[in-house]
Amino acid sequence: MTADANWLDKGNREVLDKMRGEGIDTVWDRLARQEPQCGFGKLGLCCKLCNQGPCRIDPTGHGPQKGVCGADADTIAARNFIRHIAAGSAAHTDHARAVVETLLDVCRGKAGDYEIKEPDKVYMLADVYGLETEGRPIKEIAGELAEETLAEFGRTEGTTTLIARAPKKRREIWKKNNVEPRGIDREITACMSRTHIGVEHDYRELIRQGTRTALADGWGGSMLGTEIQDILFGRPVPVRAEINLGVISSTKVNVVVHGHEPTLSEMIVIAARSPDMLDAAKAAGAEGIQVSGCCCTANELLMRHGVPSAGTFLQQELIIGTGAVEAMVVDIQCIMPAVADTVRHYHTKLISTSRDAHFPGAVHVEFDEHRALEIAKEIVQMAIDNFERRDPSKVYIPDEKTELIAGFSHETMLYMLGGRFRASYRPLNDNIMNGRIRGVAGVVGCNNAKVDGESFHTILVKELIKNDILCVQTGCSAGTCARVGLLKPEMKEFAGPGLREICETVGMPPVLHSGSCVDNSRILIACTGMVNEGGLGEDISDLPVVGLCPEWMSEKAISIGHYFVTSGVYTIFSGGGTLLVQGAGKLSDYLFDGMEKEYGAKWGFEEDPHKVARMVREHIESKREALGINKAAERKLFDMEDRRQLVV
Ligand code: BF8
Repeated sequence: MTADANWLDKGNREVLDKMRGEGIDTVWDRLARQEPQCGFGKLGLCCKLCNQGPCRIDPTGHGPQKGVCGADADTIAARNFIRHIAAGSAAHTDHARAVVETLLDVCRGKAGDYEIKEPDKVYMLADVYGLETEGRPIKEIAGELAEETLAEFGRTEGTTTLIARAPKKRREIWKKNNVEPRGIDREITACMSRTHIGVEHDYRELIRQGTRTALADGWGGSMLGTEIQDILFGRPVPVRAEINLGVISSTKVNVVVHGHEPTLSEMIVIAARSPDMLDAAKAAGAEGIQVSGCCCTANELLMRHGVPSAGTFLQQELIIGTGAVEAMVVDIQCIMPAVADTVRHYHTKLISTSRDAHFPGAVHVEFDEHRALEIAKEIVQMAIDNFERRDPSKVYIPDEKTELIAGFSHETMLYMLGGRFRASYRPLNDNIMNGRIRGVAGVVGCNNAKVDGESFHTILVKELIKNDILCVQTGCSAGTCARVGLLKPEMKEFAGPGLREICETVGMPPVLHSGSCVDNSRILIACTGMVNEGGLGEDISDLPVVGLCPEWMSEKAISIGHYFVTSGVYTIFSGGGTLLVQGAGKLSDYLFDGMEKEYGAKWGFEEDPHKVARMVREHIESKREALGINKAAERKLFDMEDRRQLVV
């Protein structure tokens, strides 16, 4: 099967056709050349962990059932699966480490271009870490907090501190299953060492190690990344912005920031708005400087500054293909190496900036937070200097761009739903209990070139909101739905009557953009907030909530999926035809069924978005039934007595 970009809108399609006319390869062409892809790999049945292999297990049962070392299908697939978790967790947590180090430098006076923008959050985290705050200057507290959080990564004793934020019952479940994460790096290393040939062979023990590693991501690295970024760059609040290739300017210098870490891109925004840079752009014949984003760096800037997003993962080559990008500035994660080939056909400079990510053919300007604004200006100046090399005969910028509202952090959700004087999850819980909102779906995930036809994300989200299920989105899933307009308040017209009523009252869209992929930790905090508010059970697994990851692609998605499941959220993946475990019978049975007994939640996989929507509805209704809130919906606010009776 070759998808051939059928999900693209007209403008993106036109740019793709133009690129093909110019003899440029894209992700869809390369996918076509890879077909047919390895059937053993798709089922998780290929092992290349030692040089007696590569080995394959025959899924028909007629060929080999053991690798050369004797590993069976379940051992092989479980090892592969938790190595994905380790890589995904490492990606998120290394991102977080860099942000924590920046906070430490800020507090030590070594990164003067940044400041502490959210003292409240410093106090909140200081409380979780048991730090003294009375009478101390904020930078001193934040400095100690940075040291403490930095210690999380290599912690040699005890557990990751932030798991204390989870509901009590969930922490007991983790303790009982012996999966409380120790130091973040410790768990990632254990994942790698236990999957080496000849170490751990019990698929359930392998998954247990994967669980610790994923929890160290969700309740450790990712959560730290989110919270410390809020401290440094500000807590997102609802903001109007635009998305799609049409945000690229025909008259301004275009700088596209792509990747995940906002540390440099925050400075690029400041640099691009500074009078000296604007003067330089005008002197170069441009009308100004247009910064836009791609992937999760886009989400970070979108949420905090309303900076437009030029596109999501699958659009990165098309963004360059407009022929109007002076510089694509990349940091880490989800940047296809192909972009280094694409820029060769245009005047675009690909500027790599991370000491961890190099692209042969790119210009490398290594970022250093001690000289953050200076480096940002250097990069913007490179883009300005490149403006005169733009070739008008190669430029095609489609009109398409769509408005969206982003910036629904967990704190903003409280404010939106509860109002200034009643900032709590009470109204959300009440509206779930009275049935206006049936439940909540966290819809996250990537784009995958293998997915054909209309985007899985958009079909699914439309069907969910129609059924009064509030959708909270992150990552490329949010971007994909934003592109078709689902993140506009006007979309309430497509919501069911209950959800529409709330959207009208509160003035919010039925689909909430909560940020980048590290911000999935915001969904964990929101779920915990709903539990703590009362009336919807005692644990996350009691909530009428699901996790969905359509079009999954990256290893980070597997780590996210696994920390969702083991935090008590039934999580359904889709896209690309596989979760890369389905060839291993016992392992699949455990992930898709057996885990529920231990964690109150399990994995799901389904390729038909309409079926996924049905599975979501059934799950949410069964949770409502168990909570005793599925009686005919009464239109009233529940008082304390009602709530006490409803607690299971
Ligand atoms: O971290 S959604 S394609 S950009 S992995 Fe990558 Fe997937 Fe996009 Fe953000 Ni998340």
